[in-house]
Amino acid sequence: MKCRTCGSKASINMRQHKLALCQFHYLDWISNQTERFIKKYEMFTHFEKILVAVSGGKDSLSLWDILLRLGYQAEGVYIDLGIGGEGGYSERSRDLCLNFSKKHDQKLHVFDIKKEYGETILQIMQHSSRGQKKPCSVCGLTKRHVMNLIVRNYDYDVIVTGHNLDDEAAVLFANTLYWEGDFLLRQSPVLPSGNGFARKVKPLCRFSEKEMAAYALLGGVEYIHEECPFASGSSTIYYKQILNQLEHNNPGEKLRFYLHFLKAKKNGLFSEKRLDQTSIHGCISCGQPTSNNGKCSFCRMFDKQFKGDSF
Ligand code: Q46
Ligand code: ZN
Ligand code: ZN
Repeated sequence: MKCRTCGSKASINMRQHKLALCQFHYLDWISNQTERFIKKYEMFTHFEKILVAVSGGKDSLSLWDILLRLGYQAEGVYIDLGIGGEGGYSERSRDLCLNFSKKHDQKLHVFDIKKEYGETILQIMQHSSRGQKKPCSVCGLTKRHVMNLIVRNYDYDVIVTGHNLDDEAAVLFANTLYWEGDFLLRQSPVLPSGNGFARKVKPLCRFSEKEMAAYALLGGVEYIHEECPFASGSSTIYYKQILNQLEHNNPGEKLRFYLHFLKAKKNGLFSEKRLDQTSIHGCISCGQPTSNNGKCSFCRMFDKQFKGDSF
């Protein structure tokens, strides 16, 4: 297999895009595509201050790498959840983020939950009503709160997260399975700022997990290979497996599922206004329900032809 751009030996073959590329041109392709998505979805500009939420995983660290490669003013935040104690998951993830920030000479805010709030998220979970077995709900809420806090305190314009296509498609799948209208309405590559919340964007939303793993590997991005210990057994992982089966049988299916959703939303599929029942009343002519003042549309239509109903 040869690189489509330069003809040398390809390092990666993407069946879904019918595209094979060498190491150099793959890294280039991912960066150029990211720039295209940033512009297409109007995520941010080169004049804005960007805060990248890094977890130590391949997606967020690769994202930071790509943004720096593209010349954006991107600094990082790592939220230390205190998972695994000394030498455990959180510490190892934090060290990888710190290494990255030093290597690229970029600022990393390290926010230690235990230091700031006196307890790790596991301890907070124990006396919270948000799930007694898994800290994920406490964790999600805490991360959102802290990211917003850092954005406000340090005057960033936007929070950038490393959610990839597999993450987005799995959320979309779950929301579709249960017809979560409000969640479907909100799911987007860009969540605009409002009500005191900062703008949040996902520049990697069109790259698959595999594509991002390949970027990290070929780009020399060092990341933590293990997942958070609380991720196992989640329904998200199960949905990702189902979507991977679809993808395996039909390359490109995952991306189509996501992109067709974005298109349907853009065309207004989920934005139909709920009919306000209070504005419905009886037509003064026929008594049938109408939202018009006075006569209903039917009666108005026939008014022009004859004087009224003969029944
Ligand atoms: S929510 Fe749950 Fe994740 Fe927090 S506790 Fe781990 S698995 S890190 S995205
Ligand atoms: Zn090449
Ligand atoms: Zn508060």
